Amino acid sequence: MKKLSYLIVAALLLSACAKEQLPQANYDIVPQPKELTVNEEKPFELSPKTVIRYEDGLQREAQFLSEYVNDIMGFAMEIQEYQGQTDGIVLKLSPDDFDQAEAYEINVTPKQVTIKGTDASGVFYGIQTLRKSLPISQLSTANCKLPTAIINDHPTFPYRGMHLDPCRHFIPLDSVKVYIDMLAMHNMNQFHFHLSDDQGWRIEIKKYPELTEIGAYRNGTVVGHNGNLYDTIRHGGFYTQDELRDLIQYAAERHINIIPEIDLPGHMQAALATYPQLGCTGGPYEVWRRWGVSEEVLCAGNEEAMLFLEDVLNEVMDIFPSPYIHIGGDECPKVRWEQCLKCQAKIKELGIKGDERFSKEDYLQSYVMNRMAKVVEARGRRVIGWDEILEGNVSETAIIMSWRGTEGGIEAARKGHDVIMAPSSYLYFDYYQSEDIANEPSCIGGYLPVERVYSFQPLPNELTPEQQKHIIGVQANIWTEYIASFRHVQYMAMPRMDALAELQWNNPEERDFDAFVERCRKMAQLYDLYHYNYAKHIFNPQVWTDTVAPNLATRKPITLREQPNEQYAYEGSKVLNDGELGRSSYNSGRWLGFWGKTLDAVIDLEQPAEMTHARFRALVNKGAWIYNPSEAKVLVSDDGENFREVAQQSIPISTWSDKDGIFTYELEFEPITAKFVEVVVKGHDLPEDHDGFGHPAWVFVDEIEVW
Ligand code: TNX
Repeated sequence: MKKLSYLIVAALLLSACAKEQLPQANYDIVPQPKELTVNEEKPFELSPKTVIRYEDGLQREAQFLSEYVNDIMGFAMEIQEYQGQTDGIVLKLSPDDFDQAEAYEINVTPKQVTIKGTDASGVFYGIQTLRKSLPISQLSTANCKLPTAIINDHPTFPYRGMHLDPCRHFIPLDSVKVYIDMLAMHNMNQFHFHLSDDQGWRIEIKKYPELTEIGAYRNGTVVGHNGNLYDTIRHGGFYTQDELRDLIQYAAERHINIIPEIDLPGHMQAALATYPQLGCTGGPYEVWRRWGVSEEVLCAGNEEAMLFLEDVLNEVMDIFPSPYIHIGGDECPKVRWEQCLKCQAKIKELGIKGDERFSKEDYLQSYVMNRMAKVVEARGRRVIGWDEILEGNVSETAIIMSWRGTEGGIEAARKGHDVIMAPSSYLYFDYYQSEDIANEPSCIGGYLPVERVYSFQPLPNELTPEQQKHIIGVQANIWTEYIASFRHVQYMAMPRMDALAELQWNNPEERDFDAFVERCRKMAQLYDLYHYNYAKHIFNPQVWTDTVAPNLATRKPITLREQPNEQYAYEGSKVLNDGELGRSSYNSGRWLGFWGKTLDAVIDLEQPAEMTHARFRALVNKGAWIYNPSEAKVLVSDDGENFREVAQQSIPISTWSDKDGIFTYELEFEPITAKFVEVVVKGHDLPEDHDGFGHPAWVFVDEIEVW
């Protein structure tokens, strides 16, 4: 008897302990909710017995919640219609309680959790918040506690998007669905799907079946950064209209609109390969095997080409209910149009004249863009175009996607256009996220760590509050020239898309990077659970040893006889002898960039010193037009006026079979004593097998040392 009561007590104690140790939800998630008040009441206990109760219209939302709980906690919850019960998790629509669209409130009380939304989207975001707050432990299937709290939340920007390019490398439909799941998890509501480009046409068009028979496949791909080697692997794929309709439905359930992009009139070489008569020269063309900007564009003077575009857009609108249709407009070289009789005749016919701002061919592109905008608007939709469409006389109804910095967006907002901010300098997730590029997967270049994404201010100070209202949203882009698998897409996306999600959802004043990183740790557990690939740099910051040993030149007065290019001048000459080394990214502020100019630096050693060596580093990134120097010279002087040469080196140009990277050039000379040292570094011209042939190569130099 005694023994038995001991056992009972022990069992009771155990179960009490087990209760105490129930895992707890934590509302510090990405994006951070706008208002959170946690109170000290007894927490709500979520268990397999908890029922999800939904109001009319929210059944799919209830299913999502049940699926998410199952993913994380390992139990399925029952779903029922709400009939005034006072327990469970209740999903409600309550438009009168909110001022903003997509807003929600979560009220966690000891007995009941209520997720109330102004609309179904709001309820959906409330569900996302709850889902991300749940404790993720691999041991799950246990109950968990939700601290009692009130969360009041709504997005800052109505347009919260991400883009994906399945043209350069095809991305299978199932992976695109996972991408949509990723967007939903980050409270995004727009998916910009880039469906046509030079390297592949990806959308079935019934009226032009050859577009996908021919245009969806290329017979090989350039190796590396546009060198002269190609693989011979046929690459491609496309989405049928049925698949796209299925995808649209999939996204819509997750409150995401899919914006299709047909990039016109440039980036059309895959279409030209299919229908060569639509180009100025008549071809032949191939589905492009290189990256970059093709000069082969649609012939703007050819009525057949215009009708083709109209047909394509109409079919696209038959498939996609999106209120926005993206018609591209970026990077359309005019060399063919300048030489084309039809284009020139069209210019005459339309009475187009060039002016000091834009050429007549620029205005010809405006004619194409505006004509297509009419087709789109005739069906009650709005066009989005890349910021190049401002070059000419674009119609005011067009939404501008500002990618070449924020300048285009600023100009557009001043002119009264709505604007989506997607500047490459902050939001191109095809750029490197670490400087340690030897340990990174292949990449287009650049350097865009999570910190920098997080520092972006979508509302430029240059705009008045009235003009700022035109900034309807923020978007990041993932171009896939160098991203050949979906695992790699995910790696480029996360956690930078966490930073983006906070830019889109939160107010700028609320940003604290360290706190954000902690919230990302929680997100990372969810990524692990879903087997999402993601980058981990922010969780284990790299410590670089990136200073040079002090030498005669370190931090001495230094002057440049020719100035670096404005864009890469940073803090000026002192970058060259501040003791800090540049790494692999040319735009880190640690390199000075010269284009068609000579680096000619004079260092005042402040007193005469004996020396035998000088050295400097230069960066090579051939895809970015950055080559090694052609020549280096060292001169010395006692008075700073009369210099004599002590060493010279000629350097052959790097070829495509040479590696890119950082190279050190060291010049040795007879011992000499002097007070001034001059280092001169000249650049090469781009070679014939480079896309930029005819232009100078860039030279990027850092840290001059003398000893
Ligand atoms: C520019 S962004 C492009 C794309 C490239 C991308 C690479 C834009 C409108 N055009 O065609 O893929 O750079 O970062």
